Amino acid sequence: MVAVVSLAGLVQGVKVFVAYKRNINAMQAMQVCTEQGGHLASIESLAEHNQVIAAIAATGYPIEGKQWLIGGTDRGIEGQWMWMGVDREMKYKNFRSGEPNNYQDQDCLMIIGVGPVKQWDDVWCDFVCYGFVCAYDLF
Ligand SMILES: [Ca+2]
Ligand SMILES: [Ca+2]
Repeated sequence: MVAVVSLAGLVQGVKVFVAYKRNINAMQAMQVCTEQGGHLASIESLAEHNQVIAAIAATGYPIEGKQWLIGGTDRGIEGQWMWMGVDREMKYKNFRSGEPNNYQDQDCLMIIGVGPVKQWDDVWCDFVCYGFVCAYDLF
């Protein structure tokens, strides 16, 4: 497991993003993040999105064509996206064109790189992804 830390200074506090290369699904990733005192990453601004991309890049593992889990879900009400862990409605969004498509009931969220575009796509909650990103709220 590789961990790389990047800092995002925000109005509401400091959030640390840590990316992990590990083949697990969203629920397992959420459990790992929680056990470590964090949660599967919530992304609430473009600045945070870029911090998460940087945390993934810094692991040395690729983002191109790879599924990196973050903590969004629309499991409760289809199409109504929340950040699990912080239990907040998703306001900032950065989905790829054509996503989220809820293909065969996709209710969890990943970042994936397609060429120069690194954006979000909904994915099955039990799908084994390539890695995941935890967030730790420092204060
Ligand atoms: Ca869905
Ligand atoms: Ca999708």
